[in-house]
Amino acid sequence: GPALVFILGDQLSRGLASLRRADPSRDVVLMVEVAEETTYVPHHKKKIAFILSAMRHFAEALRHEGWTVDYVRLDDPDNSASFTGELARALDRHGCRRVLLTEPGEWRVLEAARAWPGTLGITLDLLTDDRFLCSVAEFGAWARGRKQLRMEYFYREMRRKTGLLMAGDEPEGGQWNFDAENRKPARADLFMPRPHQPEPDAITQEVLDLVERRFPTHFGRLTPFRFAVTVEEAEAVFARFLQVALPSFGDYQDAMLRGEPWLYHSVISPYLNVGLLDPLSVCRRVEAEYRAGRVPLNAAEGFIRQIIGWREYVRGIYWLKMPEYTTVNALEATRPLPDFYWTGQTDMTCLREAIGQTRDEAYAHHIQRLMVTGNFAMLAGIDPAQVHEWYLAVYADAFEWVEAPNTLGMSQFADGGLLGSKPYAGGGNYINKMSDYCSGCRYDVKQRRGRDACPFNALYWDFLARNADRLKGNPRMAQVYATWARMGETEQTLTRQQAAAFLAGLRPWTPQADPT
Ligand code: FAD
Ligand code: DLZ
Ligand code: SF4
Repeated sequence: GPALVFILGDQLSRGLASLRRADPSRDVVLMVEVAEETTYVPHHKKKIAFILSAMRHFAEALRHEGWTVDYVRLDDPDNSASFTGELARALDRHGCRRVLLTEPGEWRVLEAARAWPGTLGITLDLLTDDRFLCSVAEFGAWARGRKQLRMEYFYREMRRKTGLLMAGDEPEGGQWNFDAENRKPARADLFMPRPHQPEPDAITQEVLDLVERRFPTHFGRLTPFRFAVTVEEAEAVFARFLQVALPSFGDYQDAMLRGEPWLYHSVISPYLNVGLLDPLSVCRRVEAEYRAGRVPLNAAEGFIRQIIGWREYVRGIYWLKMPEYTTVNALEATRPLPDFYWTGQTDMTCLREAIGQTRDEAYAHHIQRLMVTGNFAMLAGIDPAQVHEWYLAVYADAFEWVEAPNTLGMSQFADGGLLGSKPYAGGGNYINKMSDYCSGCRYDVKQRRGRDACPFNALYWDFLARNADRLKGNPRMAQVYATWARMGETEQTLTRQQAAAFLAGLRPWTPQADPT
């Protein structure tokens, strides 16, 4: 009989391994919208709408190509609400006993899939997801026997493997990494490029109505909705980025400005992660821009490193360390997540801006996630499990394989230094240098103590003092601990009291409260 090709919501690629293995004249594609996936964390409304609309458009595209697609909608009255339940129903409908599945992106789903042969009596062909450059097995082999895992060395392997920005055996420009040129603050009066923003069509409109009806209490603003939901639209977003923003991508990668969510970022992570854009093709296009002399090397290299370096690297770490990875808590942080992560209501301008645009756009760029919301949570000693759940819920690009290592490893140091060699901790100074937030803030970034002192300052020193046993031995932390020691006991005590008073004033978020 026919095989069932089960395609998940982040597998929307025409060249998907399971599709390549199947025969459109015989086999049936199955796609399902299920409550289990829409609610395993309280996803942002825009994220749910993006994924469901992209799924519906993908199903249409496959039908156009001649596939038979069985598509189950969320509001189908017989919907059993889970991947397993919907697969079981579909097997009966089509009389199938063989399922083709490209390996899922999340451990949770892979575990469920591994049980199917036993519980459903099927043959399951689990195929490697070759949309990634580095397979899980290949990363495991690379990691084996290394005392320390570092992205930079992995990245060089990926450059050699793909030939991207190589001059023979050497890196283009004589260096692997040009980050030293990439840390410029942006100016508020620059004319900012805008990402291309497609208009919703009838399919998207129907999904928007569904999301508003089904998830009225979920976080986030649903409209205006301007995500790309097809390959063609995602290509248009990327093409605009190449033309208007890529040349300055490197220079302003770490900059933050009030009212400017996108700056010179590509805003393509949702499309890469659900499969509408292909990571390697994207990098080849960026390399071509450099070779054509239209963008500088620091921009092209910096962009390509994020994708063939960081993106592949964090995925490797995820599969290497799951299932333990999502429960790590190396700094033993236990404070509940403050309410303003969901309400956006705080006097701290940096956090209000980052969280406000997250609520509106389901997007924040890397430095906002790392040095504003992430940094604050780590300094304040927030329970990493709660931080992890927040990031997984609020960003349109959030899937656990990429979100968890970034959150728990890079931003919270909860893995004890597996992903990054030292905590990304910073006081108000860092934020002030890279943004215009502080000039519009009721707090004074220059003060450490007193009513108007920027909370990041005392929290920063309190974090270091609290974790001295764990971090002091790190050679990369020697200098800050020396500064702390020079402060003297009285100033140290007063600084820690300042931090304690601030922390005591944080209100935990209670799930009963309506997150608007
Ligand atoms: P650009 O700045 O234009 O970068 C280009 C591309 O590089 C991105 O689209 C993305 O695919 C890739 N990239 C850049 N940095 C990283 C990184 N650190 N890890 C993996 N890929 C990277 N990214 C996600 O895709 N999903 C997440 O759930 C996610 N959670 C994060 C949580 C925290 C706490 C932090 C610090 C970072 C997280 N990131 C995540 C990484 C990064 O912030 C986003 O990929 C990026 O902001 C997406 O915006 P962009 O497409 O405009 O990126
Ligand atoms: C994130 C998500 C959401 C919100 N809804 C669905 C859905 O209804 N159907 C589906 O197939 N996938 C959805 N997804 C994406 C899945 O959560 C994702 O494919 C798995 O977690 C594996 O990475
Ligand atoms: Fe954030 Fe402190 Fe600057 Fe205010 S002064 S924006 S709280 S870093």
